[in-house]
Amino acid sequence: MSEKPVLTIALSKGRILEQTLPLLEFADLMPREDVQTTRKLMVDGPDDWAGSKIRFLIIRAADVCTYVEKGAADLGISGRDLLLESKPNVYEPLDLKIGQCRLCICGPKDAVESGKSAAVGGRVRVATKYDNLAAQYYRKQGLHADVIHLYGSMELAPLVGLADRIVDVVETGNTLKANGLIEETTLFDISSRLIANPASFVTKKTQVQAVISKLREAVVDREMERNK
Ligand code: PRT
Ligand code: MG
Repeated sequence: MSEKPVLTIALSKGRILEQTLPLLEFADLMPREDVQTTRKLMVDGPDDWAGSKIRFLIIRAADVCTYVEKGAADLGISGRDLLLESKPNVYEPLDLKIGQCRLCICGPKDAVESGKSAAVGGRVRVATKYDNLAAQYYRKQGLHADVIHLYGSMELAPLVGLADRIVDVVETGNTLKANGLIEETTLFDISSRLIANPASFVTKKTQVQAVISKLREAVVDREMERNK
């Protein structure tokens, strides 16, 4: 008997994971270990799911696109912010409607409320991990963004004079508020997306389509529960 094909799904560890698990559970696609506590980076899923053996990769959110684009994973779950920033060559067949937030330009309350441009000599210092999106936005405004790349806690940068503005995702707004910042402009509404490797989409069509349609049902079910 021939071995079953393996379908590899890359999951973002961190904040999206908790919201991903109920969707996987609905689809009978559960990892066989507690992915929130295990130190393993590759975890088995069901042995026979629509004719495939499922395995999960548990990786940093920012790495999911890379694994899927290169074909090391067939499918993955990634925030739209990361997709917009790095524009990987992947398909994006489903909005999972989790990890919802918005990508914003933010700045010190007084400076934003004064309505004065942050630009000095046509340049704005912007702290972000979304270098491309920040540069693109200011280019469209006819300004040059001096991008200061940070890996986290962007909210600190304006407080210590490192930057005039930040570009970051905002969910509740509590972090901004705690640091005396407010939103100036919303660039994009963000949620997490199911992404697929283009070759897997063809070569593993049946299994990939089965995952998409099961997760689509899970998303609809969750929305119905939410609106009850
Ligand atoms: O944290 P790490 O460096 O490991 O990686 P990561 O930041 O890429 O991953 P993670 O798990 O923090 O975020 C993964 C994805 O979650 C992001 O790519 C977004 O698509 C989504 N998401 C949803 C968020 C938020 N909400 C969010 N609030 N990602 C980050 N935040 C941060 C934000 O950067 C800010 O510092 O939370 C803070 C603001 O939250 P509020 O609620 O105070 O507004
Ligand atoms: Mg984070």
